[in-house]
Amino acid sequence: MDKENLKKNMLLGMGNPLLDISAVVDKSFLTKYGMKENDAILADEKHKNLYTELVEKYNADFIAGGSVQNALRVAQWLLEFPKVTTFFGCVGDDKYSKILCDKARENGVNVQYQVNSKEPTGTCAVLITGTHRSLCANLAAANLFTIDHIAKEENKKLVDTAHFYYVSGFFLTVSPPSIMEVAKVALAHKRPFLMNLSAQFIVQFFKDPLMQVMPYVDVLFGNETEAETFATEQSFGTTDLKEIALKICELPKQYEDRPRLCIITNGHKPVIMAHEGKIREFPVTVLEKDKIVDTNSAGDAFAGGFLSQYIQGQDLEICIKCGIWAATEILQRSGCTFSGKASFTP
Ligand code: 26A
Repeated sequence: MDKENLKKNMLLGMGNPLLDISAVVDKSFLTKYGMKENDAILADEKHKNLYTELVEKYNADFIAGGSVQNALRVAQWLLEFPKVTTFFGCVGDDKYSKILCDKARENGVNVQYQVNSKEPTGTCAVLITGTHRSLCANLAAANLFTIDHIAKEENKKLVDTAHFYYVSGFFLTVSPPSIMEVAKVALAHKRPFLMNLSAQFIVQFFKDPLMQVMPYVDVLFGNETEAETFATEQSFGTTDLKEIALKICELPKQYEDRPRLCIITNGHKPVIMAHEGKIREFPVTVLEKDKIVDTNSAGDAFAGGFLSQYIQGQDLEICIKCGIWAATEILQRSGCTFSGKASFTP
């Protein structure tokens, strides 16, 4: 791979740094906590005991998580060159933040956390049933991220000098002003701003801030359920994923000279890409069921793989193929974990 275009801190990501507490459970455990397979939700009162129960009764694993941080770690794995990516998010001052920070730095991410000791570092329960995963995030300190962090001189510089920006829809639950600020910097410099829909509840209950940022979004990622829910919420009048992707591209856009790209992953079915009024489909590697460890972070890995090529100016086809490659790797591991050298060849 030709890496001569890579620069330090060229990709800036913002999101919720979370430590995943992952365990295999049975469906009755999901029911007990009012959760569904393949969902992602925010914890409330009824999930208070979920985390201790997972650790004490289910022998849970602790794995570095947080959607954007996962994507950046995967991108770094593919890029090899350290600190191409920078990450902003808020953590507590505790041992979990140290685990998260060490892991992300070991993978080459330039981690610049805001630290707030009023809350512990956020966690995410990952409940595995068969090949499905259900996520329940207790954001804690992650929820305390403020725009002040971006305004700090050294961080402002990182925002101003990045060439690409990636945020999750999840981060709309925390700091829409920070997202808008970064989106506006991206626009002012005509640099690509990429976003992920992240979860159905974002599309449903954070519709207003989502649609406020949409005109700034150059590349939108989502999976099939998020896309379908988006279409319902926006009264698109179709459930066809290709039509939905095309309609997303046509939503109002600030910088019209760069047509929006919309990428919808669809489980084992081909990835759908809409761009400039056209659809392309990319088959995925269909793994045998017994090869899939869990689907936790597969979507993040897809985004990370895509980003690793996109920031090098690769053709979209290569970007998508790398996304598929990375997702296939992560499906065969527990959570967002990997080791050794990434073996993707364009
Ligand atoms: C605001 N919410 C709900 C979240 C998340 C989240 N990351 C940020 N914000 N809920 C789950 N995750 C992360 O998603 C990854 C899998 O895609 C989990 O930490 C997990 O690593």
